[in-house]
Amino acid sequence: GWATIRRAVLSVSDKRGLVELANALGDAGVELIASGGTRFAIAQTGLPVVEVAEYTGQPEMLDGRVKTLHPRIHGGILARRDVPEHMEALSEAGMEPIDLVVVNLYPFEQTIARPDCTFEHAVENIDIGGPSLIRGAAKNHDGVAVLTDPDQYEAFLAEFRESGGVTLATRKRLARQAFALTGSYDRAIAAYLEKQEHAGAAAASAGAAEPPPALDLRLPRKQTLRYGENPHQQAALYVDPTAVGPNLATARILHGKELSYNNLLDLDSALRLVKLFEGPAACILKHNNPCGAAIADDLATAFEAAYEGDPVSAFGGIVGVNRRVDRATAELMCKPGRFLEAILAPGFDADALELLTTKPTWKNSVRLVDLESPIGPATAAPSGWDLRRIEGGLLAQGWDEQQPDPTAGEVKTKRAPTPDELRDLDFAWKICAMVKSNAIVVVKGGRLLGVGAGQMSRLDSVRIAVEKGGAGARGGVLASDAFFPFRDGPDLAAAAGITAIIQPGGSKRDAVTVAACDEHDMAMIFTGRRHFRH
Ligand code: 93A
Repeated sequence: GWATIRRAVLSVSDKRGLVELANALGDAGVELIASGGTRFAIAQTGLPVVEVAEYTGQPEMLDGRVKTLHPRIHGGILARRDVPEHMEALSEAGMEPIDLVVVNLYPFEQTIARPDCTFEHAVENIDIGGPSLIRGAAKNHDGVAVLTDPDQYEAFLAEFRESGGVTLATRKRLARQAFALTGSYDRAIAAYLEKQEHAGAAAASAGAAEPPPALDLRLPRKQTLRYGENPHQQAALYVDPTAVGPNLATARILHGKELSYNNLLDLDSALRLVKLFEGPAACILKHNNPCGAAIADDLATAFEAAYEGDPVSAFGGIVGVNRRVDRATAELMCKPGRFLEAILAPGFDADALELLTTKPTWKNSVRLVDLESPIGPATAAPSGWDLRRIEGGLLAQGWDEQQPDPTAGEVKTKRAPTPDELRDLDFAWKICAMVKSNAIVVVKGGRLLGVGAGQMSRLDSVRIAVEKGGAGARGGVLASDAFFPFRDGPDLAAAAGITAIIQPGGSKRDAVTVAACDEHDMAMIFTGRRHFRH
């Protein structure tokens, strides 16, 4: 049943929601014990709170490596409430039970995602005390509750305010979530260390010059597929055991027919596209090219904008999103006249899932792929090498990774992009890298409006992209995956009302192209990095 909470240990890196939580606990008479920074944040509000060091009598040591690792803390967490000998041992040692643990960990993944992160810095950001607190409390969930994420506080407090504790069912759920978290935390560390070990892979991710080594490809076959790109081609899916981030080979299929070879290819591109964005993003793919993509303040708006960018192409498309699919988004996905082949997401809300799996006109056919893990710029990069077969051999290359900030490139024109243009240029550039070459994309207001893909002449791609964009392209921006060999591309863009362009630069006629933009009062940025996709 309910276990009353009398004493809580708090040690959090992410201090969101901390003050509200501590206030509610303190007001209810819970004794608060917190590590240095956490204690400081709570004490600023005037709430009584004891520092861990004071509680244990052991000051922090080894530059903070030992903060909460003390028997008085861990004894209080681990003692079984239902075993009298445990409770006696506690009191004989002068210790008290601790009923609630609130911890969130050093942000290891965010730390290693930073371009300036050194190996030493990464190692220092491996949290030891935090997981120990979390795992201890989760193991002893029979008597202890554990919170590991500010998003859990609200539901916890609702229960706590009613009863002064939380139910066993809640404690069990929190324990399960806690172990899932420490598990993925350690996996991220292992993946990082593995990358460091394999100099080749590490160098590739840093864009350095280590070439791929001799390869030994003994990959387990996960499953045979119904067929390949076409029905007369046999096919199978293999799993890369070194992969760490959420991926298609291990994702959970919640609903619908088995994924096909083409589904897997498109879904993989959709995943790689939406994980480039921090905020809510949605994209729709057809034949491995995005035909719709958008960013917005919420997922439903982003999806709607992505679909409406080119509703004719979007019909039967493969959708990727970087937020849990909620009911509002699911309703838009199911709008009359719309049909989607597959949807990939970091999760689906129950009411969204119900709607998507019961839409009668879809005849239960939509494939729903649950990555069961958040995705974003901090998600682990693809593992190993990007491989492709040619007759008699195989090609290997590093993954075509994006720069952290594409728009940090050089402004070449007299006019610099406005902040709105800059935001669209950043968006356009990220999308463009996922389009088959020659790739041109037109974007406005965080929405993809036109794509020119897979043309043998860049000018044809520009023509197609601005034509697709139509009148909506006026005031929009354009991205090109490689340099413009002549001024004709930018001239055509200007005629369509495009006001800013992003491209790698590097043509011997760059000066002519820039001068053309100046003539049209367009802004142009060079990124210095090409993104061919063949
Ligand atoms: O360096 S640690 O692994 N050693 C510890 O004993 C320890 N105890 C808690 N890091 C430790 N923590 C972590 O400190 C927590 O997981 C949390 O992320 C952070 C909170 O520190 P502060 O309260 O000083 O801001």
